[in-house]
Amino acid sequence: MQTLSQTTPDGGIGRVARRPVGDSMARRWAATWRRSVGAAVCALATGGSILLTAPSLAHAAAITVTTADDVAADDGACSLREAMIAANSDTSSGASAGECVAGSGADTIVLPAATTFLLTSTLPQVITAVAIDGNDSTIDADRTGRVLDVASTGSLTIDATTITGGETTGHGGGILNAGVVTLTGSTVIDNIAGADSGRGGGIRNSDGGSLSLADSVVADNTAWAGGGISTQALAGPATIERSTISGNSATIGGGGLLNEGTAALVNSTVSGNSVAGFGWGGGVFNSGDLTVSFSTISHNTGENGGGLMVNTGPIAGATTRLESSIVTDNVVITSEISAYNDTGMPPVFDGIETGGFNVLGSIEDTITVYDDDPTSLVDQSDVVEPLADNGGATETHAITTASPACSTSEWRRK
Ligand SMILES: [Ca+2]
Repeated sequence: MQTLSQTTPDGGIGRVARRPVGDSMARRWAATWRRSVGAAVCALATGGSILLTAPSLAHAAAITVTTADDVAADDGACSLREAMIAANSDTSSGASAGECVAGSGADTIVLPAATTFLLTSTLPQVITAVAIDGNDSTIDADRTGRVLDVASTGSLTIDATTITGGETTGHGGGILNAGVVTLTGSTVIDNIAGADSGRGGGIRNSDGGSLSLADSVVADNTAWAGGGISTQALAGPATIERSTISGNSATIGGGGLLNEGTAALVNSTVSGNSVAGFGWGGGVFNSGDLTVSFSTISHNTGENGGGLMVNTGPIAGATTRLESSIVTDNVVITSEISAYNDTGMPPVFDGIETGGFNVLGSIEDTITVYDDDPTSLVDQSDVVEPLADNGGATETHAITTASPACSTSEWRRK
């Protein structure tokens, strides 16, 4: 039986089928918002069971890693590096008993539980279909390069794995993806992309690549732009569900997420990210097509667009859509939601679309789209509590009892 107590803020509430009760706009707004973003926290304690979809890792061959040492030798043990080669090449790693078995088609590399793999260099580029069944283990590049590199022919699924310690002068400190990358129940933390022009401290979704995150965390990564994640203009979609992007930082823009392609934030949290100095988009910088639904962008820091910066040029047709989401309580000098045009022209703003039922903070004066949306509130603050473990797969922002999400009497439009 589904009840609100079985759901999580920003997490499972969107999956609870509750019809709005009552007929006033305010009540419908509150009902929609509660089942979407997480207002249930207003009324209940955390700790309910979590409704998660178990990841499916059905692959042709299982390659079991038996040593944490980063060596490639016919020594009777199967290292992670050897397993990657065995999966790519469909050959065993050596003649001795105990070496990695040969891959066969789409392979699953099985890591021992809760083990740290300290790398001596970036792992071999993924050129075929590979899954890593991490068993809560950690792959640490130890600052010798990025952790993982997925070619356009490659497909990499990562489950229950922490990716850390990556560093590159280019893009993608943790993961550089030109193929297909899927993360479930995993963490990408403390990776570094190039300080001069590197994009995607945690993950870089390059042209041709597609990216899917579910129940995952991207935290404490740094880059020139897109501290947590960047997705390039011609990349495939980046879909981020029930995940948290937090504590990442960028020099120029997009502390948490830089989207130059197509991205969707669904039931997710972007929190505590920052851009330095006069940077834009402490939480999110969007130059492409971005949909934010049932999500929270809060507690991010940036001078302009502390929560969300929308670039109105030069990409024709770039859109930003907000629906049933919170963009409040970001630390800014100007506005939490701002517009910018890097062609040097003034922002031309019909660029934010709304699906309604948003709770928003300060918005730059040029953005007037919400005048046509009577279901969204603007100039709101003190809407969410600090990022915390509220019982979901990842940390989330609980809703303050004083927030309009908990009180239908609060109603203020821009
Ligand atoms: Ca070996």
